[in-house]
Amino acid sequence: MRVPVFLKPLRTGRLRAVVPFVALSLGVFVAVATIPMSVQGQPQAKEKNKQKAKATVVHTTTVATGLWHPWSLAWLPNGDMLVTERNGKLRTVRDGKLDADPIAGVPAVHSVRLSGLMEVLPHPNFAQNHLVYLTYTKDVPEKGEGMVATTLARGRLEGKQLMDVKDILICDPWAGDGGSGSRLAWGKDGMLYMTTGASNGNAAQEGGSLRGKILRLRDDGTAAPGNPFAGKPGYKAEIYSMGHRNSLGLAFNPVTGDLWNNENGPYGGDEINVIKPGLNYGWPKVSYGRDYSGPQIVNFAEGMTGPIVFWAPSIAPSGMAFYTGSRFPDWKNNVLVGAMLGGAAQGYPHLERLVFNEKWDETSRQSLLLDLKQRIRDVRQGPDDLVYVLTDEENGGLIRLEPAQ
Ligand SMILES: [Ca+2]
Repeated sequence: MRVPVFLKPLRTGRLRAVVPFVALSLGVFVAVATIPMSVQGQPQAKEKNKQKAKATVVHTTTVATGLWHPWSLAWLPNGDMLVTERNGKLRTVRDGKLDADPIAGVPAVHSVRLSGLMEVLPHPNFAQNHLVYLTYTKDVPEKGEGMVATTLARGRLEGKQLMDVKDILICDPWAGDGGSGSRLAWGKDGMLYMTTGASNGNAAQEGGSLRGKILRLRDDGTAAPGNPFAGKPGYKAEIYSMGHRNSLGLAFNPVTGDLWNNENGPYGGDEINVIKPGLNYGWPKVSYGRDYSGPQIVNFAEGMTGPIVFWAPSIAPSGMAFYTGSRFPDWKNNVLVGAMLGGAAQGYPHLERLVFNEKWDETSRQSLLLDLKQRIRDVRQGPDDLVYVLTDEENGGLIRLEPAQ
């Protein structure tokens, strides 16, 4: 299959004319350089058109506390919420209260640094089949000391027990404890889309590796029909797109139907990408960030697709949701992104609201929940059209956002 090749140039409206580039090193902010955007061939005139989003005042309610580094939340058809904790616990919030008993039957996870239990997502037909999907970091000692693999598991939730739990996709193993987040999203095509990370090394560019990719799968974890690299020698049939670093957010645009991801850059260069089948999103060849060793990475290469939004300095984006509800009318089709770092401009981790025009050019941003001073790991719109976030802390919380009266 012919792979479309183009690079979508970034538009100036998304760039600051001169970005003070700030690196986070051992907990100390050190200004290391400035990046004149003219280097990237960007005219600077549109900057004045960029506005701050009309500020929305929100009221927050803490639904639950005492969650250990919660990672993902999802609703069941009966209104119960499922919440993962990174140390391998799957919790239930029922009638607004955290159930003291975790759900039994979750596979053993490698929970070190950023690794562990990540996403939880029910099957679209959960009411009939009770299937729940989890992504997690799996120890695979048979592949060598310290080896782990990003893994997709599926089980049947019966009461407080996951039954018939099976690993239905195990990515190629690697050694390490972080930088391999994995989110899930169901497409309207009935297929399961899964992100896999590859922060270090070249795996994101290798067709024979499932790492650093977005995969498109049937609900049993096998490669979906019609995938772009199916039958191409040296490429895994599960691959939908490649060249991703560490995707911590994944959501379908409710208007265009496009799949969007966000991913963490190295120093700077966090991205939102519009995902199309067969495209290469550049990592580690192309990034708006800076390598940990210092040098700027090139931000343009033939055949690689650039982001629709990027952040430099980093905000460490995590969970991402399009708001489609009625309770925040000003937020219609806005994108909400959990930020786990403050970046230089914001100062603290926060919830970022991105506003786009009808052409999906970003027009403004608002930083929410700055007062919390907690890392926002996930953000979702609830069935009640309110917004829920998880804070990535040892005593993490589930927090509900409502419009202030
Ligand atoms: Ca990229």
